Amino acid sequence: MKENKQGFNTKLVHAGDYEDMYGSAIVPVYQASTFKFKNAKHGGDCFAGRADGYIYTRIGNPTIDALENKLATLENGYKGIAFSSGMAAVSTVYMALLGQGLHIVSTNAIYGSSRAILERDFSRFGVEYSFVDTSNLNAIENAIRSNTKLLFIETPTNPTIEITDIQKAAEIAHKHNILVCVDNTFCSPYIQKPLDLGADIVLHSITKFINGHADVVGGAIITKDPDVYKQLRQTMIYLGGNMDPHQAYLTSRGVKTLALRMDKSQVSAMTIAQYLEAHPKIAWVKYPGLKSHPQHELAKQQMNGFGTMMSFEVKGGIKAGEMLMDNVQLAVLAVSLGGVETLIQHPASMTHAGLSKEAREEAGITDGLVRFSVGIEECEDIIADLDYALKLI
Ligand code: LCS
Repeated sequence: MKENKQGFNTKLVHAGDYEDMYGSAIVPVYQASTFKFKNAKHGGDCFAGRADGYIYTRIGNPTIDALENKLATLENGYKGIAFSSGMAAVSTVYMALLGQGLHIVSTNAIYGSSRAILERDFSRFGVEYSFVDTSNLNAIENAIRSNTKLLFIETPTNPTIEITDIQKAAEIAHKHNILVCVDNTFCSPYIQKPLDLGADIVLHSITKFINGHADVVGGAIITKDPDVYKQLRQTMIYLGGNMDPHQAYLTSRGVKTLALRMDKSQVSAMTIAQYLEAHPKIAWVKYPGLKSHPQHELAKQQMNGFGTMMSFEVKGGIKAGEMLMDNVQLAVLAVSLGGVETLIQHPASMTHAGLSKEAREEAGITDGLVRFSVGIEECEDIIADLDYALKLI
């Protein structure tokens, strides 16, 4: 059966795999930094692109290739590039597509470091930026300038769970010849396929759902267009944010159960969001599956399910939130998200501490906001844990 006709779980298990010289049933770890040429001519031909063959792991490696091909298949893209971290992927996209006097429009509530590196570092090289609420399409249109080259969207946002209409945002950007990159970390390709909705590049911190087991830091981008791919690949090779073969091997193993993990966690997330929303000690809950979410209808259209991420505020603000975080026993108090284990954290003092208070407030990251990533434990155990901690407040 042709790979693109296969179901998602089949692709998760098999896409990108190839048989090695020993008939290994899974792609093994080629933990080699460099590869032998057959002779001097072959070496020259490999560098010139006239012959196939691996050269050096920063440029390409069989274990990393297998993962890149799997991710490209899962996102319905042309080709993928794997990175040492999600931030290596983000900075490679910025480095490849922006430059002195060029401008990026970006979601205001993106992951803290994706924003801070523009404000702190890329600004020193003359890159201009506008952070806007991209869930408001007029705000995107109004922010576009004649020198805008990239629209960078995160949806749902980390941690405010705001949703941007990818299709409509891409239509606006393309009218102005602007490339669109969507950070799909919060969804994974099981829940959302930005390239199908018109984006040009999709980006992941694979540290999260794609690997799913809190044992790898990694990133990826997948493009639709061969020329954009070539440009990004070359910048990755020069910048050196490549993934390591062992990271790729672990990720190829972790991703096989993505849909199974997501199915279990999403059902629990809905029940937990409803439990929290009805709880007298909770001020508000933001979860795309709740009717109270302002973009619930858009989430139904654009996403295949509502994901496993939510944010909420305990009545009594940050002090009450701290008591909750200190008293849960099952949920792990740690940053990151999208793993098999339930995680709880406080963005204002942790993941988004790199932003100024004004930038956080403008993006809706209140001091009392608690972020919750639902794992695959039994739902009733997660609720019992929250219930116990909330009773102590
Ligand atoms: N994009 C999003 C949406 C993220 O949430 C993160 C990391 C990144 C990119 C960067 O990926 P990394 O380099 O860490 O693989 N988010 C984190 C978080 O919310 N807690 O810890 C890291």
